[in-house]
Amino acid sequence: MNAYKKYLDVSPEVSEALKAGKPVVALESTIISHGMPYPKNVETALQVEKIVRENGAVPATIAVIGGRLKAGIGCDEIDYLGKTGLAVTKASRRDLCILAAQKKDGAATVAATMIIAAMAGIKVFATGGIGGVHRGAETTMDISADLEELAKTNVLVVCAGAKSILDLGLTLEYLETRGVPVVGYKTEELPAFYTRSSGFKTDCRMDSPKEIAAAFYAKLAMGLQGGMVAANPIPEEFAMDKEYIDKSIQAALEKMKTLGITGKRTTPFLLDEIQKITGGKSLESNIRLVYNNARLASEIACELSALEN
Ligand code: PSU
Ligand code: MN
Repeated sequence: MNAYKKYLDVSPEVSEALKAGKPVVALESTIISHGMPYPKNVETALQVEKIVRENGAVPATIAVIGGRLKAGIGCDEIDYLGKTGLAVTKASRRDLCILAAQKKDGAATVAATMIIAAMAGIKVFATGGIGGVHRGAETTMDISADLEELAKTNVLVVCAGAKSILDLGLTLEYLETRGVPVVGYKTEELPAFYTRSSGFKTDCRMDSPKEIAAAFYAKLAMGLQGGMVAANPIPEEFAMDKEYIDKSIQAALEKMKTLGITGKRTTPFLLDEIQKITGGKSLESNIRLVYNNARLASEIACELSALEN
């Protein structure tokens, strides 16, 4: 029984593409509502869809609308999520059943996007940065549900690594424990979102979308449950100065402590605070790296569908 289908709406375009074995790329919506200010968030989301199309794949922006799990929302819904911003529920794994029962809206995090993508049959997903183990997690136990999802849901996530608002070393350790491959695209290091390097090595380096697709194809064929991370460094010309961004992150973390912000508000607060501190410079980098990830994810999706058909 595929009882989940009762809750799922796959858009006609995405559904047709999947049936025909065409490449599809999932896109998350928390990045729209909680990751960037309006109207840049909406412009970016629409541009990302365009980039996916230009690179031969069909975009599927994922969200929860009126309690329905949506794989493929339209411009109006993207605009609504962008405008509503923080007032939309940030929806991760634990929130999906609540939103469905209460027929409410939610912006999907990386974890929730993976879940809905997998239900729809989408295997490749592009975003900016994944959640991870927060600094101080040894006392707060704040570890993003994104990491658990990567351990159990079969979706490949293309990202620019993770922000150093997180403990990147512990994030890699956690992913190793949970059996999640982390591949660096044309790099040996885990990128740190705004910067190309973090000082932490990935498991391996791959230099082509084809190689990454082949690895994920093999993982699926072997029945090794869970996703994979393809870490794609921000293009050099858009990367930020490491010292400057590190100082800004430090200031944001201190303000968070002073205000006593915890739990699911942590990540959105830090994202917003960093944008304020850097006067929007970090926003431009953020947008550029998402475009770059959309391109790579589309190329991987094309290679994967070639292997499957
Ligand atoms: N990191 C970013 N931008 C984002 C997020 C994380 O650089 O927009 C969002 C993603 O939706 C991610 C979520 O899945 O925050 C993680 O939240 P938490 O740390 O509460 O698990
Ligand atoms: Mn958390």
